[in-house]
Amino acid sequence: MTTPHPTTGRVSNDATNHVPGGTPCHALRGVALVVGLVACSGPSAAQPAGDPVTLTRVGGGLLRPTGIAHAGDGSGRLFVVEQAGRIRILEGGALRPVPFLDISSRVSCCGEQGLLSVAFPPGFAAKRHFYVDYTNTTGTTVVSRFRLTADPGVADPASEEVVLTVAQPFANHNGGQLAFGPDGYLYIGMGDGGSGGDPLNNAQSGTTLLGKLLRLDVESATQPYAVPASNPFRGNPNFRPEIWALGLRNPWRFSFDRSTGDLWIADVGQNAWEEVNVQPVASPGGENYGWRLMEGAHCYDPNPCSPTGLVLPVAEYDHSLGCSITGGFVARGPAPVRLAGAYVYGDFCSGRVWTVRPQGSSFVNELIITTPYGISAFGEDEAGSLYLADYGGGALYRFDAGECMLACTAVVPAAAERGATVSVAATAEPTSCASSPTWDWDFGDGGPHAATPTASHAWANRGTYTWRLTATAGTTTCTRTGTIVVGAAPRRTLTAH
Ligand SMILES: [Ca+2]
Repeated sequence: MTTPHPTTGRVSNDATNHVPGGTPCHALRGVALVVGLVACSGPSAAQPAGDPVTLTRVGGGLLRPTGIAHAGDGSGRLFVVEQAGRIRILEGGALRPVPFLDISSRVSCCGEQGLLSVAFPPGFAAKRHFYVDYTNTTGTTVVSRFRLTADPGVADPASEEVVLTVAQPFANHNGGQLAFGPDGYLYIGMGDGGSGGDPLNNAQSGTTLLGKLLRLDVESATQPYAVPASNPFRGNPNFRPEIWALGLRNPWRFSFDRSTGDLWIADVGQNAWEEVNVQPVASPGGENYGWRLMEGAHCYDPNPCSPTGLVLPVAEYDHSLGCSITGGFVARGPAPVRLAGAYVYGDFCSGRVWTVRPQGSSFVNELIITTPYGISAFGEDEAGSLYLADYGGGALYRFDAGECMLACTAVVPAAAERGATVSVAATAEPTSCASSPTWDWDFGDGGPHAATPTASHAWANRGTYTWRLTATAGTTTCTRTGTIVVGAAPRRTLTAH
């Protein structure tokens, strides 16, 4: 399966390269030297309560989902944005057959264009209106307000009130995230306008809304919007007043921590680095997140560059681990405990999901689960449970407490000489495990074990020995066994002089 990425246009890896989170003894990716692939234990029944993470499918039948939102109206509904221009309602585990909104005739799709998000204002239940971000048939970004019909499950497509339009010079990097901050203002993620390398230098230019995070007051009496008095560049002739932060390439997804109000921005990288940025709730705005001077924490254009005045990411990963970041949420729901208080994010191409959480004055990044999904969006429900959308598979998955899984490899030569020192090596990839693996090498000769992934051993006597590697994470183990034939040391050749 190949799937064009809504945020990069890149094509995802073959899904068969990835491992479903629910498979306890899974295939190994990218391992060239594997000896003795014999055994892999399943997850133990005695898991630490609520500790590991699994994904539970909660809905399917969606076409290219790009966004997940709740309305905050007590209804428990999830609203799923479909890229071609529809919003569907997932309610009681079922997808309502009638779309909540269908504006597909006004939307350009797909690639990185389309209907990209929906946001419900505080007090939606009484206000009965909401906002969407889409690219119209000419590729221009449109932020619009729509109203409900008498049926709270159906919006009126004829009620559209355009709040903002931003022309797009290229088809890619449209941003597209809308979210209401704890201040009640609407934040809008705008990409740099597209192409590659930000050729127009939009992200660093104060006179364009491209490559920015915008902050608008859309709920006041002023139409189509008011610029909040506290916007950082208001009154500065070199900046558009709508700008809250700059230096963004394609902030496909950002979110506010529902507990602290901190703002987390995942910015899609160019060719090398995907990044996570965090803005404390007390920030007055005006941050410059660096693009195109920097890609992640690395100079891009110019190179070398000066990072003075730039806000660098709190986490980044290179393209050996993925190709396009999809920002998520800080987990504040009841489960899984392992995610609690951490910012959860993933990659569209590799299906990996990580957390990053503050620890002292730094941030700790951790791989949580490797999924087979093209992760196009995360979302949270009213209770704070987290979800992800699988773009190609058209399904939604909820993060639940699950079971720890562990895959491991062992590299041991098939033969060795008696008394010779032999090197052995092991790797393990834990999934949803709370702790890093511990190691046990049993060399099968009654001698001492080794407790490190790489070790050395010498078999003293000739014979065939069965070795065993055991990797353990929590109560889950992964075992590899094999044999080594130990022969006589080569005869020494005596040379007469
Ligand atoms: Ca940056």
